[in-house]
Amino acid sequence: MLVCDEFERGAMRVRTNCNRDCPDACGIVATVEDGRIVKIQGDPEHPITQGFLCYRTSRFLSRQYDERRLTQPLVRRGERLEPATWDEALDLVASKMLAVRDESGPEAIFHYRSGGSLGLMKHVTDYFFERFGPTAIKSGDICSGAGDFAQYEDFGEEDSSDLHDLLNSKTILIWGKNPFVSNVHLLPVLREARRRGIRLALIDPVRHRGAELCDPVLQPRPGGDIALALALARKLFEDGRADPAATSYCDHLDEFRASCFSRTFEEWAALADVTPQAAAQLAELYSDGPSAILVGWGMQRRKNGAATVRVLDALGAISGNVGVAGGGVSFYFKRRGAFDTSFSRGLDIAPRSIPEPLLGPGLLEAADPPVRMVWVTAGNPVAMLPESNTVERALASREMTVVVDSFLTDTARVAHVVLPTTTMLEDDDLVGAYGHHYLGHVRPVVPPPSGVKTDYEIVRELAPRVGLGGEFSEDTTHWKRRMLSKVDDKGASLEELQRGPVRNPLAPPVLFAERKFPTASGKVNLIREIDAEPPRPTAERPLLLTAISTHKGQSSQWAAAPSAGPMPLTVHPEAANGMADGDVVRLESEVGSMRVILRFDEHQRRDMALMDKGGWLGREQCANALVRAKTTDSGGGACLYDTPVRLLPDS
Ligand SMILES: Nc1nc2c(c(=O)[nH]1)N[C@H]1C(S)=C(S)[C@@H](COP(=O)(O)OP(=O)(O)OC[C@H]3O[C@@H](n4cnc5c(=O)[nH]c(N)nc54)[C@H](O)[C@@H]3O)O[C@H]1N2
Ligand SMILES: Nc1nc2c(c(=O)[nH]1)N[C@H]1C(S)=C(S)[C@@H](COP(=O)(O)OP(=O)(O)OC[C@H]3O[C@@H](n4cnc5c(=O)[nH]c(N)nc54)[C@H](O)[C@@H]3O)O[C@H]1N2
Ligand code: SF4
Ligand SMILES: [Mo]
Repeated sequence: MLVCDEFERGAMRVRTNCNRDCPDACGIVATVEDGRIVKIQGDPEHPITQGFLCYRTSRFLSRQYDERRLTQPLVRRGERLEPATWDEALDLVASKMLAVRDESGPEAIFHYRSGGSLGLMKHVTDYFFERFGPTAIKSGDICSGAGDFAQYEDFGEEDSSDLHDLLNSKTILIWGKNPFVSNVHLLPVLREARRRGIRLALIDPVRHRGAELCDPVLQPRPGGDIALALALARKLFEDGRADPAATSYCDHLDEFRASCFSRTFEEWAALADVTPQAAAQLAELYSDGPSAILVGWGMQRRKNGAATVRVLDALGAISGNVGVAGGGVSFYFKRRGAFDTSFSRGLDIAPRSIPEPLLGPGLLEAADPPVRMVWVTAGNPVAMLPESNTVERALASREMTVVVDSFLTDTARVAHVVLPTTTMLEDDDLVGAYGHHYLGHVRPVVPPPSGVKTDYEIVRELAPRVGLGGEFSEDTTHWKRRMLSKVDDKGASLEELQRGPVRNPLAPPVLFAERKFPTASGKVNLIREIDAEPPRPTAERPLLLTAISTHKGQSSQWAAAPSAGPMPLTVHPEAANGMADGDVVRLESEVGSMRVILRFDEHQRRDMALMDKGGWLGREQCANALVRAKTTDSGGGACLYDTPVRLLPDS
């Protein structure tokens, strides 16, 4: 195996790529001494990484060498999970898979995969379950389902222009995004943009550090984005600043225009809870283009999530900002675009699916046949999916739940079989990025501890036990080459990727430059019917619980063990119901309650309660124990931030 070796005073430096669920997909340079990784740094030669890593991954070695890492399979015997050999564990799992398929059909087995690693090899695990079944899988997506739906619906495609094309903009709207926390390698581009005099505006109901880079900063009502975007669009139409050519590349222009004019500018601003002056100033900036909209992921995790992104798509289109350098409505970079994963057909052939946000109740309700067995790959659904207690109950009550992870997470804790797996510094894989167009190669910097296997090794060893020897006897290199078959003659072969990051040769520098869209009509499909009503708290529960990313962790994977005790909850002082900063209080929704420690911040809105996402249920730190399982308007996203809550004295 080729390793990018450079020897420097006895140490070996190895180049790999971060595979975490993050837009940045950084290049990493690891320093290895005597078989142990002693340092990891950002690859200085990677055009996006630029030599630095984020807070959470710069501290990854404490995770890598954490003594709580799992290094042998565990099998449940009564109340306890006890160590077992791989043969024992895999034989047990294989015989259950065969029995359930025989007795109830493959739809009684559910394979749940999430984003613990974004490595492309994880599609081969999906494929294994398809060849065995196909088994039941999730539909929709907890993270980006609503926005994905919106962009495909409007443009027939979901991608972005090159990241550095932002430097061709005159104005950039950062619409609901926190680059200091969740997209840190966007910061050098934004800073360069500012240096060049490009104007940056922030639209986010939460006040965060991103405001440092932006002027103006608007803090609309949560979910008020549709109203604000319609105010802007109305203003452009009124002032004659919409693109006169828009009819040639947009369908339903009249209907969209009529929606904009269904309320006055002032009414839209009021619904968004911003002043008409602020909305007018934003419209003015935006219409002085080319203007880019960077669409964050948070706002599409609300009830009108798909409509929100669709209205932003429409604003981009009618203003003439789609298909031009410096323009665009960027929600996602098509991270799998370079790869051929067509072997895995997903929902097209699945006999049954459950929308991801409804996994807990969905597993419990499924009947004829019931779901008898669940396999979890690279996810911690008990902590990260809504109604955590229901998810926990659903998994614990299956005949067998198998969890592949490297730690005893909330999910692994309730499993019947836990299989220990590699970290990103031990895995062998390929990645694309959802925040830029570079592809990367993930190589094992060190071998895993003995007793630990990659996801692929696990299915490889399981395959012959369930009658699927053939294809899964191939090695990882075979699969990587297969997935690179669309680009290996275009400068992105496996060997080229092993040498360093390569730009996806299939990605256009400016998206939709021909103004031809892969929709049915070839035009942008502007949204027609719009429900602009934002999610509202209730008189009884006046705050919307919004648990969002923190620099301290990657979802439920914390950079350092979080301190014990109640989670901090940030509210405006006037929203605290007479309680004081630092008080330990009870936070309650219709679904559940937990103790939290109050933190006051007068820069936040009075209708929001802010918490870090990723707290563990077993430590009573999990926001999802309070979040109602509900799907978004379209796309099977989750209404993660719409749950009304109130503060009560801790009795
Ligand atoms: N440090 C860190 N980085 C991460 C992650 C992490 O857990 N920790 N998670 C990763 C994952 S899974 C993903 S999907 C990506 C993206 O991760 P996300 O957490 O989705 O990233 P952002 O979109 O930057 O952040 C969400 C933003 O949406 C805003 N928001 C919430 N509601 C609304 C609303 O109604 N309107 C508007 N306009 N804004 C709203 C929040 O205030 C916040 O600024 O990043 C990844 N990066
Ligand atoms: N309330 C609330 N809930 C949220 C969010 C929110 O903002 N608020 N954010 C949502 C979003 S955007 C997302 S993407 C989801 C994230 O939800 P998950 O994807 O479930 O998030 P993680 O906690 O990162 O769990 C990933 C697990 O995979 C394991 N892992 C890492 N690498 C590998 C590997 O190679 N193989 C295997 N088998 N396991 C591996 C890790 O140890 C970790 O336990 O959560 C969602 N949930
Ligand atoms: S988590 Fe994101 S920012 Fe951090 S090292 Fe990985 S790709 Fe880079
Ligand atoms: Mo996500």
